[in-house]
Amino acid sequence: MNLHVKGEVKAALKEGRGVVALESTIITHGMPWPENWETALAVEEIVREEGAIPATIAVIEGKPRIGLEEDELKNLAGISSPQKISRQDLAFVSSKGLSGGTTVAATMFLARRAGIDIFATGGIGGVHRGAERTFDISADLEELARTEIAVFCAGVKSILDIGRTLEYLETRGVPVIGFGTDEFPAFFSDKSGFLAPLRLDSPEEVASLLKHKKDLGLEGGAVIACPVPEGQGVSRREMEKALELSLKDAEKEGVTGKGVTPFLLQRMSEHTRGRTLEANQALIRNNASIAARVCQKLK
Ligand code: PSU
Ligand code: MN
Repeated sequence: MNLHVKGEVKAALKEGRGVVALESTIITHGMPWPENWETALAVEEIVREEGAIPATIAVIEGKPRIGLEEDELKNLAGISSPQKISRQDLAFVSSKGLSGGTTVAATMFLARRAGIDIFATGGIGGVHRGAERTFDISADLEELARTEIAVFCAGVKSILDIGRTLEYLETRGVPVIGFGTDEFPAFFSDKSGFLAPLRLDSPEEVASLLKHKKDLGLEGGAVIACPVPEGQGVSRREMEKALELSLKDAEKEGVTGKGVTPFLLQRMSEHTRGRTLEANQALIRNNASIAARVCQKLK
């Protein structure tokens, strides 16, 4: 396969040192410049501080890349109209030589191809509100059902239908673990009103679950949902208010398809005067740190 693995990542995989895959739609579509670039760098640094090797995954000029150099990361963060690349787009952007950020689904797929077991992101996609009318269900969920990699996230955004997302994951047999919490987190907020189906409290316990999953021959991914650190999130009430306004904006402006998630994230940041953006930065750092710690326990 035409997969370009950065030297440092290749060496780490060969020597069995921990590697944490990182998503890039959060860079190209999830945050504005320069916060996207600053956060991408900070997240890589956090993974290193915990003793693992970061591998930010993206597609550059048609080539799937597992690990980027610092200047490549900066270029990606600064592209003016980057592609948002999910599973369905991978072959297209490759054939056209295009560049962009990979979603959770596409990052999982590429990371698995490279032999990586651990992946950190901000929030996964899920069943959208009104999916009974629109059929809008993120490809992230199907990827979790089929691709064996552990995904560390802060739960799913309340822009989604959290209850239905959890039901979907249950149907598809994906373990969903609240990390140190009974309540499933809601991305910007540590509270969703839904219980996490399972709970584990330490990196050792998560590593043990992943080892047992592998030994059992269970295919598919796992979701490790880590609440945004205390004091760095946005309250559920404030978030719901901003969301209501943002959903109205989306309807008025006729936003559909893959544009929905980036649009809502940007509008929510405007409606909360940047507080959701700050929360987003805090939670991705936290997820990367926990992922890297679990990575160290897997060896
Ligand atoms: N959630 C966020 N920020 C993001 C995304 C999700 O809080 O940037 C991105 C992720 O890359 C995720 C994708 O995989 O949106 C889901 O998009 P869709 O619903 O179109 O599948
Ligand atoms: Mn969608």
